Amino acid sequence: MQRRISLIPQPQQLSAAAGDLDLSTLDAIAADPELHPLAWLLSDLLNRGTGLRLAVAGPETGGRVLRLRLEGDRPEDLTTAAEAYRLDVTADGVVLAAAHPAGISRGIATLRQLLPADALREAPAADPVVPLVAIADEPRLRWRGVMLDVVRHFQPKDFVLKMIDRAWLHRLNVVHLHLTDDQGWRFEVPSRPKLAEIASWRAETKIGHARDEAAGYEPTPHGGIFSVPDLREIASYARERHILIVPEVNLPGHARAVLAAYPELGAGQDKPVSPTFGVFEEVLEPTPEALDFALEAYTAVAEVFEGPFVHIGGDEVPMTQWESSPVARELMEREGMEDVRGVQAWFTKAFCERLTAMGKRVIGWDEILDGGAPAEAVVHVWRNEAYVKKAIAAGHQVVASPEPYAYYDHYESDDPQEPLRIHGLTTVDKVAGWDPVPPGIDPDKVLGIQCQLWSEYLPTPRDVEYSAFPRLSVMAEVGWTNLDVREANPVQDRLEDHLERLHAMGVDYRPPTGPERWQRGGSGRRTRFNWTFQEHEAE
Ligand code: TNX
Repeated sequence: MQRRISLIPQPQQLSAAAGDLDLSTLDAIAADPELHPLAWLLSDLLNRGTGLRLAVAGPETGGRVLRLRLEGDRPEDLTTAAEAYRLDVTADGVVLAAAHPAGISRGIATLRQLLPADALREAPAADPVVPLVAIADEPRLRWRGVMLDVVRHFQPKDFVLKMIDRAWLHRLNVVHLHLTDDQGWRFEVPSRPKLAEIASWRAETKIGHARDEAAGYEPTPHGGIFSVPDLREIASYARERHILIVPEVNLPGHARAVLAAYPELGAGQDKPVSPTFGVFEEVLEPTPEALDFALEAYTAVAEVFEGPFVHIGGDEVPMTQWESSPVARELMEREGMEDVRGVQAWFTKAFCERLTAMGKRVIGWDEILDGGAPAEAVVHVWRNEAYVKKAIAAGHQVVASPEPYAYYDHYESDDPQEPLRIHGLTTVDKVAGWDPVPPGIDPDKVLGIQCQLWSEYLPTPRDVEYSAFPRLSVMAEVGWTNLDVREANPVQDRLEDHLERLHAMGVDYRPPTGPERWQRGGSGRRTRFNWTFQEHEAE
């Protein structure tokens, strides 16, 4: 019996014929030499979930094969054309063709979803059977990402790899790693050993919500740091799947962990790595030493992650310390700055110059607009969609992560049993209704969209999974699929089938009917806390 075809994201064009193809009747995976790494990856995945063993052979191999083929002129990286693919499954075999290996990688993700859900398990659990289809597909947006916050709660490396794999299955192409913040520093910089010794852990962690002061602190140390080999492994795991890692080193604010290790880079305070969450006053002083430190940190990530982007952070930088700092005042006088926000712009400009000299492009949170940022910097909009317009008007390209649609550390429903989250309400239906490039916005300027998994209140991988899925699945479709195709095929109709995939992969997703009993907040430390959050004003 033929299974229903139910893919997320919905491909742009899909036509199905009656019947199935049993991949075990094929002789090999025939692939251009350049595609052999992807071909072996596919072979391995098919083997794990179905037991099938298909060897990889050269492109000249004829007969009944699963063919991976490059065709046409090679598009530039990070274009929608680079991720376009055609996938034809007929009674005679499979042809997956694209102009760029990235397109082949996206087509493999679709092929995996055409298999029975149980084929996504780690040991043979399903027959390798796929329906006969013809798919022609290309993403709507160039950048479709997910951010993991490995700072507020450390996420072990194997979970980061799993999330890269899940991003891949959803045809996302960016995984942004938020690596530094007030609560910790999470990657090794060999020239700065105190980052590992001091900044990588905190002595205690806030119990409950940061605004619930009465709840106190849990005196169990929390921490973790990725070594250089860990980072290299993450980089090559992502590269194999044609997923871009965007590493973020968040400066000059959110700097409590750095300053705990190297207090001389700040205004001299001696506070520990922060045990709680929020926005803190501590910032880097605008000195040559602070710039040297930043340069070492940016060089360390830029060397490991060879992709074009480095994220400089730049969000929520309070001006209070600079307002009373003689060093900042002296800089302002020297540079003729009238507004103290110029100090942040001074950092942004210096980071941009140094990263550009390393051949990188800078992306930073929308606050980098406040004091002015070089036009080549990409603005990562988080506050609300008004900043998309503001950034574009200032000449920037944009990645859009507006809180109301893209912050999956927000509550998923108003059920009092939802587990502790920061605030907000972002339902699956809300995400499904998101048009990231509404009329009036120049689509060329919108690189893409991204969801955020801030982990203040997501202490374990299971909490991250509950928050991410299925909202991330729906967001993947918002970024990939054209609006008319989405309207003709509401994603909600495909979610149930998709949840079977997530289940087969062992993801602790949130069921559409609400949290399972073990996922609920209960009446203890994870109970829902209602903090009425002031939405950011449109500028
Ligand atoms: C704002 S988004 C932040 C983060 C928090 C997040 C919680 C951004 C650039 N800054 O530091 O984790 O809200 O939702």
